[in-house]
Amino acid sequence: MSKPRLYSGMQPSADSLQIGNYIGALMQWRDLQETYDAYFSVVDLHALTQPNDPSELREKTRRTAAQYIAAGIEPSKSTLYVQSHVRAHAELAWILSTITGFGEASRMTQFKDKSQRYGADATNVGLFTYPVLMAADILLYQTDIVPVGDDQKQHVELTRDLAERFNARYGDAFRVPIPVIQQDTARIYDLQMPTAKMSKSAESDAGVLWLLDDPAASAKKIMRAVTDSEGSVRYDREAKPGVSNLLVIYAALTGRQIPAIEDEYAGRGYGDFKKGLAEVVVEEFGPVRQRALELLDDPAELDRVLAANAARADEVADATLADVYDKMGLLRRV
Ligand code: AQP
Repeated sequence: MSKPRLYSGMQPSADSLQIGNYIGALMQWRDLQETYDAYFSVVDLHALTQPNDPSELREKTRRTAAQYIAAGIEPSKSTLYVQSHVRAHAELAWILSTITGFGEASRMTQFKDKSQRYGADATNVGLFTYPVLMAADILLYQTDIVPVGDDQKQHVELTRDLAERFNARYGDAFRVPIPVIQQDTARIYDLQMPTAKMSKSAESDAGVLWLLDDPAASAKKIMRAVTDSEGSVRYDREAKPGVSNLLVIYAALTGRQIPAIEDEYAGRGYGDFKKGLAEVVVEEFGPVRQRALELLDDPAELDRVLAANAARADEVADATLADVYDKMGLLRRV
């Protein structure tokens, strides 16, 4: 029996991924690729909804792909490709936009938040149709599951609605995917503002642990992470968000349970705990960073791997798109 399909992706919105992307997504993807026929995309078309310098976007795209591979996504096992290399994404997005209600798209909370934050003049139509492109990404591959953070749940719900609507109106063309929502314990917060999600586009760099940071810089950021005045290493997300965040990072990277780590550091103060965590982080990311930098040293080979994977993705995506065009009555080119 063939494996069930999985789709997920990240935006190439920075030179490096951050530790939240690693713990919240890449570590899970690495495990899931064993049991799923997985499609992992670098969603560069989505990244165009923000202002970008063209040569920087190219570099960020390669860097994101290199970090996927360095973190353990195997291009021979999973289909790891760049979204814009597979033309069917943009084409299916157009098709789906014609069955998406204006009101329905207007209700997406991410669009409401971002457009409010940027103001009307800096809000482009691409930001509005972002969830429709995301639906196209997922539906092209007849995806069974989509692992996402809870902030993306509404977009996967829209994807399901669009798949069901299309299937009912024109005949079955899409599998209806299921979102698999990331556990709260896999959510990483900013080291300086431990109630805000760690993010690639954070305003300040001090609270973000970058995968490609030099190890000494990561250790320094951990030693300076915000804690509290209590002095005991104890998990309490409400009262002690800083320490709790560090405990979650520690547990995720070592595979240990939080109570065991609390016991180890009982009565030892935050200095020792932070030093211990810095060692864990450096040990985990040292080899990932080194591998990513090696891959980036040979961009031609990386581009070749991405092209071969895009060709694999094309096969599945083109078949879905051809079926959709037929069902909608578009005249086939002979
Ligand atoms: N802090 C986080 N904790 C756990 N998981 C996280 N992810 C992101 N931040 C954390 C997960 O990483 C993937 C990245 O998806 P994305 O690049 O499309 O955008 P995002 O979720 O908005 O991530 P960032 O880093 O905050 O990027 P920017 O700043 O560009 O918006 C997703 O699976 C996400 O859940």
